[in-house]
Amino acid sequence: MDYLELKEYLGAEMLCVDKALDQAITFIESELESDIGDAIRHGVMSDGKRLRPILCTTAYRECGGRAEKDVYDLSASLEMIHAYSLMHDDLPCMDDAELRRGQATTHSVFGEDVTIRAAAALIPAAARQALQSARKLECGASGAAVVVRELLEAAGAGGMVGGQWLDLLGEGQTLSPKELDELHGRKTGALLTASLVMGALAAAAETETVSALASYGRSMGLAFQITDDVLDATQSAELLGKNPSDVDLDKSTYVGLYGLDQAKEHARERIADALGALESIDIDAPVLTVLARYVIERER
Ligand code: GRG
Repeated sequence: MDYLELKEYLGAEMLCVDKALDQAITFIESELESDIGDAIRHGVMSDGKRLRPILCTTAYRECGGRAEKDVYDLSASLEMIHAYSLMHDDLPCMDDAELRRGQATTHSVFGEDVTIRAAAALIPAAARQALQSARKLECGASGAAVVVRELLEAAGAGGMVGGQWLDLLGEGQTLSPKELDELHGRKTGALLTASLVMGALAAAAETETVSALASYGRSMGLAFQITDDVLDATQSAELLGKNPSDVDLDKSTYVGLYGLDQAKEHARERIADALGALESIDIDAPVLTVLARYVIERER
């Protein structure tokens, strides 16, 4: 697969993921008063890359999964968790951001109170979404519990929430390379890794395959974050569609730690690790192979 084919693939996948997200939000809206539903729609359906759901559907397919609609429903659960985390991350008590995905942050439009409630409503909704969809896939009802556990552990204190906590504690401090890897491995890497693992588990992949994809995810997650820091340091808020920058927030970054060129080299090395993990198993994974390179060559 070349880059042009990857772009087409990503565009087509995004449409299917968005359809599943729209259905999931319509269901939540039927259970909640309308301003919360509107805030959820604003936070979730905005213009994101949908990388986590696409990693999930791709891993599922490249591990031999055959279902169509239900895997998009499963993948939507990852975007729901991701979107809640962005809505909370942007709040005044965290990063105090005005711009996200090229539009006003959810609390700037709907207020803090509505945003906190809207984002919180997404967490159990995502768990339900993951459980209901995974049961219909190759892993069956017993495997679905393992898939959902993967999502909740990655989102929890040992993963994303814990990473965000380290991030907030680290403001104004100079973190060591090991501390920065730990922070981002949890804050960003855990959910990216879970996306791949959930796809593989849902397809009832061999244990060895699931482990290799987890290893691919951890390396790719670090490369993704290093690239985020590179973009943060080199692109405008308008182009990235978000503010404030990590430098504005006095956070340690890979660019601050290594300098621009070495940070980029570090990202390339992590992608080589990710590809090594993929090559260690016997699956045909053309999309995951190209996706790994795309992660460090993206422009936003
Ligand atoms: C209770 C301490 C505590 C935390 C709550 C807020 C929170 C949980 C977690 C925040 C985690 C967070 C903001 C991670 C950000 C990771 C990241 C690199 C986001 C950008 O991802 P992209 O580039 O964004 O995939 P798009 O917009 O394309 O989806």
